[in-house]
Amino acid sequence: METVILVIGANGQLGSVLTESLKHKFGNSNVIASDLRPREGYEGVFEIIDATDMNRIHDVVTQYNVTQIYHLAAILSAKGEQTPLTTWDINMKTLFNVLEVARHHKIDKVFFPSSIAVFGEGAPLNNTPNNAYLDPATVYGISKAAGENWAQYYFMRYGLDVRSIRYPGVIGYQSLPGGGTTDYAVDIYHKAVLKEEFNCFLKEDATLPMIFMDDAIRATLELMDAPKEDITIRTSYNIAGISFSPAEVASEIRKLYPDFKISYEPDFRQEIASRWPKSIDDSAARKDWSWKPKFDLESITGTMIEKLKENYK
Ligand code: AKB
Repeated sequence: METVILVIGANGQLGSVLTESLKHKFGNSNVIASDLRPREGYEGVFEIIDATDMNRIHDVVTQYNVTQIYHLAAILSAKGEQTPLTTWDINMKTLFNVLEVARHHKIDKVFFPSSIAVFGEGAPLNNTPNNAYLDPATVYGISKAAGENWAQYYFMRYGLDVRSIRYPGVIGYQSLPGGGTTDYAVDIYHKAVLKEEFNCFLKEDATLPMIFMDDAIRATLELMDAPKEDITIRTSYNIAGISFSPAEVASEIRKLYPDFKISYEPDFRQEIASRWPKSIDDSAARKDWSWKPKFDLESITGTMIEKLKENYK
């Protein structure tokens, strides 16, 4: 049977780029992009889906004979703290809807993104292992930790092939993040290219795990391509790219823009960041599906600045 993919949350930071890679790999007509609102200028098949509505997901899956679902819609760590109960409801309801539709339609594979936000004070800060204790301190992190366990439950109970990655902060030039604690690491490059000062909401030494968009997309496709029997973790895989602090990225930017200025005004997001890992042990992903990042801080900075300069021309 032909692979037909439904992407839920296709307008988001990761979704918008992943959708393009999936179209490249599977063909435009085999990828159904969906989100709450249409995307202007989108080339391909697009459906409006509010993923809190299970019937709507069911209808689209039926209409297109969907065989795989990538469920990327969620409210992230910083935004989620403004309305904790609504965030829990949305993040969980949308996941349950996807899992239930997938089970009923015997969907081949489901992708569910998790996050470093599942970790809290009970996990080692450095080289955090895959099976570290999970005591997340944000509602987003709690919903992802619960979601991972539900993913594993659907695999064990119903044999549904759900696969998941715990993303670090994702840095890309193609799209903007929305409502996360790691968003600063994208915004800082926009300010640099615009030759504006950057006011950072984290402390200068707030080191966090990050990954370049190209690596994040490749990791997702590699995990989804891996033979089923190689997937030994059915909650979610740690993946690492690189780790850096705001001060370190600023000094890398200064190699290209010597006058670049950064100031620090830590807010509630610093509290969130202080409980997240500084670096991640991704040995399980390396072993099971040969994961290996390609981009370091220097190559991320060079690419971000080169591409954003073109965008702002
Ligand atoms: C966030 O900051 O909330 C996200 C994440 C690390 O999951 N970017």
